[in-house]
Amino acid sequence: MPGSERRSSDDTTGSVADLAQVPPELNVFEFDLGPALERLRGRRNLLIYMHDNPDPDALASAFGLKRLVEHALPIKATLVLGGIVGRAENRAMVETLGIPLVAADALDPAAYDALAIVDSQPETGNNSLPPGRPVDVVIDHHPTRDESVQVPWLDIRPELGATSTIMVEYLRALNVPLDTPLATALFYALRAETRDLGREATHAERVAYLFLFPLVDFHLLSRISQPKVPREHFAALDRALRSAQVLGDLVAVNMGSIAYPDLVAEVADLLLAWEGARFVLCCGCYGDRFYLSLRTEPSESRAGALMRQLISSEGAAGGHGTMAGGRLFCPVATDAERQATFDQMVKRLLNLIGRGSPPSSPLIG
Ligand SMILES: [Mn+2]
Repeated sequence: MPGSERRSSDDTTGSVADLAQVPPELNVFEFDLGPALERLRGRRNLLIYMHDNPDPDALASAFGLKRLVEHALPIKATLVLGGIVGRAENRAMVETLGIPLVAADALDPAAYDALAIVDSQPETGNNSLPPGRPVDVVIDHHPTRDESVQVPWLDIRPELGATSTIMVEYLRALNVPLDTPLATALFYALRAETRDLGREATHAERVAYLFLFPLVDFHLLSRISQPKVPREHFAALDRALRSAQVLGDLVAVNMGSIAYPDLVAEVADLLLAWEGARFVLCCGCYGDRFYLSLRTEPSESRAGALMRQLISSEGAAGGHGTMAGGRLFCPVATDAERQATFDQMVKRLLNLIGRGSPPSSPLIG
């Protein structure tokens, strides 16, 4: 039934109270939550990891998992931040909703007896899971990796548009009371991850969305989705737009030095709006770390595979259908090195998508 349009004409009718009564159909109870939780019984404290520079889907899923396990078991969960929350919307989400994050380098994993990761998986290279420790919980919607199959609580559903959808189903299955911050976090995550249910969203996302709707504080939501930003934000956008190059239906941007890693994803999202773009590749360096972000039109829904081929063994890559990200392992320090690396990545991508070497022109002017 995932992907079914059966209810679509009915879903928008009725009162808000009716919407909250959407029956727990679809994937709810598809995963056997009881035995999974029982495997954590007897543990005292759980670390919940996300990818290092977490997006709303990762943040909301981790926030939800903390609520779930602390509701069901005598366990204390801690959300671990491996990198930084950079994007203004994401920072507003964390601050406005009070999502409790602890920096990875401020805690000792040896003092915790259980490990979880959401919206990512072991050995992806984009998270700070302590090496050599078995992971107890993996909940994700990216393609399953070989390293994950041993995990006792393993729930990976690549067919879904968001990890938060799985978390909503868990919370509903156990009748965990949802307060406003958690409901608003999960709702914002569904919106952000699927671009208002328009990108890779399934019926399961729509059901979760309707369930959360009456519980959301829309004033808080507005403060998250329309955040105030510093002047530097516009300076970065100005530089990005001026350096955007058009190569056929690819827009490629070398942002140079960036204030936070998420900026490459933010600009890639922005530029995909251009009517001539089917692919957008945006690159930038946070310190000497070279980050890449790729976006594609839904008709070219292979961004994850393209990013893995583009980076191959030279870095960490992740993503799915129309969005993917990556980072190179080798430090890239100078402007000249950044330009050379960028040129190489653009050339490789053009080859991968069979475009040869089209003429390059600036997007603006
Ligand atoms: Mn996700």
